[in-house]
Amino acid sequence: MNKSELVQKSYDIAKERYAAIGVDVEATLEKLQKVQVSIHCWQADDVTGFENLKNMGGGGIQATGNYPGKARNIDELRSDIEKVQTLVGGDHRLNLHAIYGDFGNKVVDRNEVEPSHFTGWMQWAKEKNLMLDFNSTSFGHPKSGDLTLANPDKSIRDFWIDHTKRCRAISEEMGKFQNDPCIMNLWVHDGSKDLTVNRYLYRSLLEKSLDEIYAQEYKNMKDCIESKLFGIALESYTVGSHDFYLGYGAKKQKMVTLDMGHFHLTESVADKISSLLLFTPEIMLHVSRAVRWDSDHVVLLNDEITELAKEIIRADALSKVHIGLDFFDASINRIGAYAIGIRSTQKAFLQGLLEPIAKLREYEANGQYFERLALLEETKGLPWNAVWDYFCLKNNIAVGEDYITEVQQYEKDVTSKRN
Ligand code: RNT
Ligand code: ZN
Repeated sequence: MNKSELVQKSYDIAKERYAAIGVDVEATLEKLQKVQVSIHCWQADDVTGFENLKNMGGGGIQATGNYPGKARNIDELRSDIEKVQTLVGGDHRLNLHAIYGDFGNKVVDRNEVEPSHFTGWMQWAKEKNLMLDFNSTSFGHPKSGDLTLANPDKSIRDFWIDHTKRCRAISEEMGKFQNDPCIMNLWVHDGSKDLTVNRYLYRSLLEKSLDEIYAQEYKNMKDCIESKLFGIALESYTVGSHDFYLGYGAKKQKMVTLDMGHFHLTESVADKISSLLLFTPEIMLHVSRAVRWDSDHVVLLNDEITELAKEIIRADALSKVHIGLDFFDASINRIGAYAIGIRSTQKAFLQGLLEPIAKLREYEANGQYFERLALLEETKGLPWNAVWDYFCLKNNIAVGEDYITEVQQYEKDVTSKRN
């Protein structure tokens, strides 16, 4: 038997096994096919971007490692993303930061970015069957400092308000162009390295800035706001904490972004889904893997991510939760990092979709808690991987570890020549 015959055979057996516990595998695969992942552009170049500005600094974003072959310009980044598309099944999105505009050789400051800097991206994305999402960029700039939108200095605050407003206008154009809302994330690092006696002041300034930024309503873009626990060199206080954005999001009906690296390490992000969905319209995820801190390691199929996927599916919220990725590992092959992270995310959602939820809920309703626990535990070992392999086969992409050689080949032909 060749590999595809084996995959088919295992899939047929798995299908029967799942049917016996009330799971329709074919329906599951149809759903997985529609699960879009918003692929972050910044794994390809270690969050560098294509600005021609000097004096970068501040903002607490740090990619570690110096593996050769990072994308140095727009063409290389696009080529890398096109390669990634061949390694994963399904149609996805690309999440751009404002610093990834097509600035040519011009110096374009953050308060000068315009939709025209992104028309090339929009056209390319359309050709490649990708939808775009967007982010304002307030880190890595001479005016970043410790405080941006919460800065008591009005001129600095206004600079970042202007930048963020411009980013929303760009997102609106992207959404219009692709006929699908562009989701724009707002994350600012604002905080304090050491004790501050002005917690209230900075938070009230951030609220005022957001009100000004969001005063303009748009139809083709959606806003989301991302909190953080702390940043490097800003350990003692974060203006945009989870409480802050949860409150703001609930009050103003904005999406909250849940980054899996932005909470206490034993805190369950999965548990937040059902609460947020009751009080905010939708949710944005930054699927990431924190090792000891917000380290942005490549996403793997671990308990945190499978629980998260399961909670979303249990809440029947696949249409309300947007799945973005956020990791940047500069110490390994970057295309391989994308492939692992996206495939692992899809595997988590597949596991969620394959859960025998009707039976589990029946046990729970009957107070049969041993039975519930036993089935939950046994579910972990059911042949979901046979279904996953079949998903890859059907999508005409590498089955199992076969993508390793494809990544190696691309490295040999393309990325190793960049230097
Ligand atoms: C930083 C946030 C933020 C960034 C990206 C690059 O801690 O997670 O989402 O990683 O915007
Ligand atoms: Zn994030």
